[in-house]
Amino acid sequence: MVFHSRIALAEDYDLSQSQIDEYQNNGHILLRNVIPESEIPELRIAVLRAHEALKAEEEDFQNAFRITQNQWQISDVVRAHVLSKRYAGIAAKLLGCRDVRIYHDITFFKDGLGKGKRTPWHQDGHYWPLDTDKCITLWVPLIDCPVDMGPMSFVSGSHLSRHAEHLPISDESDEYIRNLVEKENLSVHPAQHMNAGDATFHSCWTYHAAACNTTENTRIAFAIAYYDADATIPLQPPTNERRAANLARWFPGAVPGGPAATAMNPAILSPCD
Ligand SMILES: O=C(O)CCC(=O)C(=O)O
Repeated sequence: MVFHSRIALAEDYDLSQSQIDEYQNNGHILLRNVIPESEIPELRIAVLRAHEALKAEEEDFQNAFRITQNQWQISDVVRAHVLSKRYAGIAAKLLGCRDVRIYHDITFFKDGLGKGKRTPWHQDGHYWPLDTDKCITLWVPLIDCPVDMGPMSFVSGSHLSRHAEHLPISDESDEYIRNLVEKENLSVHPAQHMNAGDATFHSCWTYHAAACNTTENTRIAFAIAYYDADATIPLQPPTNERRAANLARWFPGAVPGGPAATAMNPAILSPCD
């Protein structure tokens, strides 16, 4: 396997204690210039190419976004980013763990001219098959993403709740969470303009959604999902079919109660783990 060494990707991101506190209190944070500017054009081209190469596996989620996954396994450029210590260092500090492993990477292409519909409110935890809450997603647009292109909104503090755990992303999860927000007067943090390379990080339990893309361009967003490197596979069988499918797909050969650490889940900060 070829590992690119790009100096900018090994450079630490300067994360303050107040940013770590903000993430831990709210369950989400927007950080500027996470992807070094010099690296964005090459990554954007690589992600678009890899998406085309994986086109047969593309899934369209309710016309909200189109995904392909684990580009890091087919593209050297994407791999250099997904395995970068810079991003993993942020994820580990926000989660408060010594290291993180890769769950998967994923594209979130939302088509322009209103074809890319709203992303319903949902909680990713419905899908994650792990015995830890220390799960986090870095989400980054690879072109500038104004508010009318559909960057994400979050419900601050919802990472402490499990109320929508039973619901996959759907109109039902959307309505359920909207009702919770209204009834419990929860704090919605509205979407903010993001420049290419700015990134949001959200917990797998944070309620999140995105608006329809009414601009002329496709929202080319890419995400990397990480979890605590010391996490284990639950002893109990998965409690829904999506967790079961994800367990089989992203942790091949892992055993209940054992480490969540297959060849598909490299630890990033201490790669010999
Ligand atoms: O890109 C979107 O609209 C949704 C992304 C999302 O749900 C996620 O990153 O967990």
